[in-house]
Amino acid sequence: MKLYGSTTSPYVRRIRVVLAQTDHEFVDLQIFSGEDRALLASRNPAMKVPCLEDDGRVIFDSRVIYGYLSEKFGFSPLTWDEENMLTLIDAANDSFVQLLLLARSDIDTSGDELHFRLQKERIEAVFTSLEEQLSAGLFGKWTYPEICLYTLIDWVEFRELHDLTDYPRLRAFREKHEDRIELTATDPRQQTC
Ligand SMILES: N[C@@H](CCC(=O)N[C@@H](CS)C(=O)NCC(=O)O)C(=O)O
Repeated sequence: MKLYGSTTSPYVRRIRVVLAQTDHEFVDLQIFSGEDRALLASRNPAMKVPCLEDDGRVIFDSRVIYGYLSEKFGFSPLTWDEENMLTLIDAANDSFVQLLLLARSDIDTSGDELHFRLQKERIEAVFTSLEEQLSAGLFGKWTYPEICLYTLIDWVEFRELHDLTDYPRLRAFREKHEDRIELTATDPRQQTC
């Protein structure tokens, strides 16, 4: 099994955490240029990471990869509430990726233009909902939804994408889990390659 990704992507990190106890090769790509981009394009025409190569097929998208691994290894199926949690986490994560790519394209996203406003509103609405869910005792295990929440929040802090002062439970959730071995082993701050 071969996982194509980057050490900083929160979507890739989820799958690395899921595969922490499973023999696999991690291919660390610089996805935006050069030979690595060509390699990525040859594996995934959507040109996004992660993608997983296994048994002669390539699976795209972290959520689909998780479904594939779930079937392969017989994980418990996600509940519909957990699927909704993932949809919210992905929505905020995608909005952050959009804003980051715009910033890297030297576009000032600090204004109130429609596209920027939609991303910012989505992020606040999702964070508010996640904060409420934590307050209600959800995200209390260490399964796929918690892994995805952790990799989002930790990436937001690592990239300094958002001030989390108004979301104390999100910060506490990150602190509660930060010493897990599979998280320290995949910490984007510690990666040397
Ligand atoms: N829905 C996808 C999102 C993956 C994604 O957006 N990955 C980013 C890296 S964090 C990427 O590859 N971006 C490249 C691009 O947008 O061109 C998943 O869950 O795998």
